[in-house]
Amino acid sequence: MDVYIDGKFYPKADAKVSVFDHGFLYGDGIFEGIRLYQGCVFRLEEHLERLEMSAKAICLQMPWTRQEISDIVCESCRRNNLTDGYIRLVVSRGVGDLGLSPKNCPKPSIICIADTIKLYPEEFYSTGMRIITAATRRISPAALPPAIKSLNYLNNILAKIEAQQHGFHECLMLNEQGYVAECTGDNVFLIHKGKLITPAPHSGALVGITRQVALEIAATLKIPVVETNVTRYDVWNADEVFLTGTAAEVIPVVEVDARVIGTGKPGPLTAAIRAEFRKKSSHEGTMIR
Ligand code: PXG
Repeated sequence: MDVYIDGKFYPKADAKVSVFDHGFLYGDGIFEGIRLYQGCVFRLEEHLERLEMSAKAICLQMPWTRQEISDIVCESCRRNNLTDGYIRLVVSRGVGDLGLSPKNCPKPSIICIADTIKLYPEEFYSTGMRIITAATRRISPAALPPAIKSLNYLNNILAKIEAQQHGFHECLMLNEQGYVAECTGDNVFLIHKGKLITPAPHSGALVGITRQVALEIAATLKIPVVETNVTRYDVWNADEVFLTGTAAEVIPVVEVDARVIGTGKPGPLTAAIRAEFRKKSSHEGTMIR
């Protein structure tokens, strides 16, 4: 596997960055996780737009055009002979002196890893996942806007560790007010009395690309959508729960905090949305050749 770093491809073993890169020293940088399905990059424009918005939010001026970044992504896939895979696009503040100031980092770095993805076990999709609520709260938007897909993932990692310590793979994270924000790497959706309910963007979640796709699918399927404050009580009493993310796609949840969701089996609307997602992800996208 060859990895793209600042204009050149390197074999995996030689794909290295400086220990003085502020992405490494301070988590000062941003990224995107993108999927390649059947030779097409899914929702590439949306990912590149979000990358630009993250860059703007952290005052990082990217010297590359959107087209140049798009070409880097596609070339990385071609170079590694991928037809299906996972693309990790990273932009770091670049090499600088010790000290927080980004001012001594003259040149941001861009890295693109195009690899295969290890999917969740298939039974998660057929029988559903069990999750819990983490005690670790999602970081306040006043401290670090969760809409920024930054290289600071410790907040989410601490919650993930909590989930794993209790024998679970994923967990709900609440915002400062105690409303549901998201999971550690996925957005959250409920079905209640035929409506699709999800935390509003200002609840303190990353505005997921897959979340947006799920909302589009709901519109196509004529499922009414409500973006609002969501409590744990709402989640426990939902008819169906599912999570969305680039890695997870659309994954059913059948138990939350030891409360069985609905029938305890993945629900019909989740299945319908998941089927539409599969259709979309295999028919849409930016061709790499
Ligand atoms: N919330 C958080 C905190 C995320 O990190 C999502 C929601 C879902 O967003 P998208 O745009 O993917 O629908 C994410 C996405 C990884 C990895 O390498 C993480 C994500 C996506 C892909 C890979 O762990 N997080």
